[in-house]
Amino acid sequence: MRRAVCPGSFDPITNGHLDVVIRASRLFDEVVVAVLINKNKATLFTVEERIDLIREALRDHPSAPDNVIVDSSQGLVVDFCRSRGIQSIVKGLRAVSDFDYELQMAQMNNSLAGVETLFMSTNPQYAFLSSSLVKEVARYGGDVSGLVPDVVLKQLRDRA
Ligand code: COD
Repeated sequence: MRRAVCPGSFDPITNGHLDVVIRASRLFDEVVVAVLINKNKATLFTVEERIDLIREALRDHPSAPDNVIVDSSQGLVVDFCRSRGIQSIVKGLRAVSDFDYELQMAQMNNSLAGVETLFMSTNPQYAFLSSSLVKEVARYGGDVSGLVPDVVLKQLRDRA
């Protein structure tokens, strides 16, 4: 069985993340979206909320893939991979500015555990998108519809 993990903070999931997960779900038998917990990072949404938002966004998506599961983990992404017997990480690459750090992480993860990282070019429609920008725009009342799943849009509006 070919399995991959899409790791991230997903605070919250954007349409850029979702696009990568959906495309990965067509290439692998099973994709695990792993919400990585970083205790030193303040987040807008709790881990449970982020997981629920991802699950709902997947359910509402026209493709609604049935081979994507959502989970959370603390610590190293390679330890999560080891514990699940997963050999591949799928990451989205937005721009050259992402590349240096992503390459470093990919090489470190390969050196630590032999896990391969596959980069998927971002849908140009979402290349400028990040969770932090979305939160900032929403905080000041900007319109982020079309940039995040509807369930996320609703939550951001409720918290504004
Ligand atoms: N379009 C496509 N893909 C996107 C977009 C977009 N608009 N935005 C983000 N992405 C992709 C990127 O591949 C990104 O890596 C991933 O989605 C997750 O994005 P975020 O913003 O939710 O998550 P980050 O950057 O906070 O996540 C970083 C990780 C949690 C993946 C990383 O820090 C990690 O692996 N941490 C675990 C600890 C660890 O193993 N550290 C050592 C690594 S060598």
